[in-house]
Amino acid sequence: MKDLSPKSGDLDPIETASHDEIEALQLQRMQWSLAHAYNNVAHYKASFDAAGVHPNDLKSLADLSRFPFTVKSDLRDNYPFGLFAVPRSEVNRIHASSGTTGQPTVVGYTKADLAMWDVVMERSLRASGLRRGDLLHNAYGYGLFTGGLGVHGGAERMGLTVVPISAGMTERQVRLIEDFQATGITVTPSYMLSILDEYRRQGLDPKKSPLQVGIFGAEPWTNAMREEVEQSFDMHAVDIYGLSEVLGPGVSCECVETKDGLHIWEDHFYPEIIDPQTGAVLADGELGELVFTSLSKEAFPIIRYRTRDLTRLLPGTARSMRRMEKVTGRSDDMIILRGVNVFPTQIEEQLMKVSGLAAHFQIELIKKGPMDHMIVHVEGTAPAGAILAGLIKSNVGVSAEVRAGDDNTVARSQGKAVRVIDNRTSG
Ligand code: DLL
Repeated sequence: MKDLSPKSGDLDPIETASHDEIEALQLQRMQWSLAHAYNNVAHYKASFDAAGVHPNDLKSLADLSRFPFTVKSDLRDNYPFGLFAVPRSEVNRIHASSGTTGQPTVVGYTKADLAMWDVVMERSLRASGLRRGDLLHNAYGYGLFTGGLGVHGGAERMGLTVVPISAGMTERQVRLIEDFQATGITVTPSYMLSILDEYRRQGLDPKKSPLQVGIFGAEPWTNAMREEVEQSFDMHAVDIYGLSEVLGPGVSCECVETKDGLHIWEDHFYPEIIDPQTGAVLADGELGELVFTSLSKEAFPIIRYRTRDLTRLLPGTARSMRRMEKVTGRSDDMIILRGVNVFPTQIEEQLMKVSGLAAHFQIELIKKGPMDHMIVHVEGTAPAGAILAGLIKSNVGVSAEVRAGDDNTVARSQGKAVRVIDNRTSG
């Protein structure tokens, strides 16, 4: 793999600023953001008033814990534009969730917000090792989903040659990576596996692909998966995180020289980790639910948003800003099987240890009599499937039935993989 470490002088000054400098900026911006939300969004005025707090009460960063949380249903209840803090005519772009499980959630950006997005996205692309002049194959979906356009803006700002291919048509993905000699790819990790399959199907050696780095996110993935992709393509794989409610891609990103968790661009997004049960703020290093407060957004300020993503905060390494550990999973995706909590990433970790099984998997939950039963669908031989069942039992602590089928029997995603199918009511 090529050494893609940044040269000194490549970084924004804030990326190497001292803690004191970062915290001073955060406090000043947080005071602005709370006041902006309170003065311009009825929901925040009502929720702060109900909690008996006022933006003027924020004298230190720790005072943020006195302010109420924002949750997904607040976005739904204010559909479509009720949480905007500027007139709709000042909103330059809208993104929205697909809304397959209810009312879509809508977010907006002013021109200044889009410019800020480009800045943090450029920082993320640079952290991943890309440089001006590289060619980026952007296979995140373009549209209401923030992945495609979010990456696009930062990539153009940086001076990359962007190929806005979006997701899908896997055969064409491979052809254009090769024909255009893409050095970087942005895509979900699960769709990258489909691209890997397609390389092999076409009889091409993925190791000979022009790709030097992949920037993977929008869904949880493990370090074991990183190794699989890095070895298969002889490329670097780094993790990028974000969510529409807070921004989209570019809230945090790993650095290629360390690959030790994602640096949060804390000058724009203030992180907290809370106990998901009590809501109490936990110390750095403790595992809990990630909460974000935007510090500079105009159109859609968001205060103490509960992401439901589970992780911990760690000190800075390659950059001064704090890191978040790779996300274990969303609390929504946690399976409770006979009292044991299981995340799909734990299954992925075991799967990657078994040679003879492809990296694709899907978990199905059914009822067997009164008991919950977990089936892990994979592709490969029955003996390899039995090895996986043993590993799950000993390392995750649950009994799972592993069904090893032929190639292409596990559903493929072109974006976020659906890891869990819950058939417990119908089974
Ligand atoms: O998925 C934004 C994004 C696009 C991030 C492209 C990275 C790359 P949403 O569709 O709003 O936004 O989904 C956000 O996806 O709360 C996490 O549960 C999950 N997620 C995003 N990135 C990661 C990651 C985009 N790197 C939700 N690791 C978040 C684990 C991730 N989960």
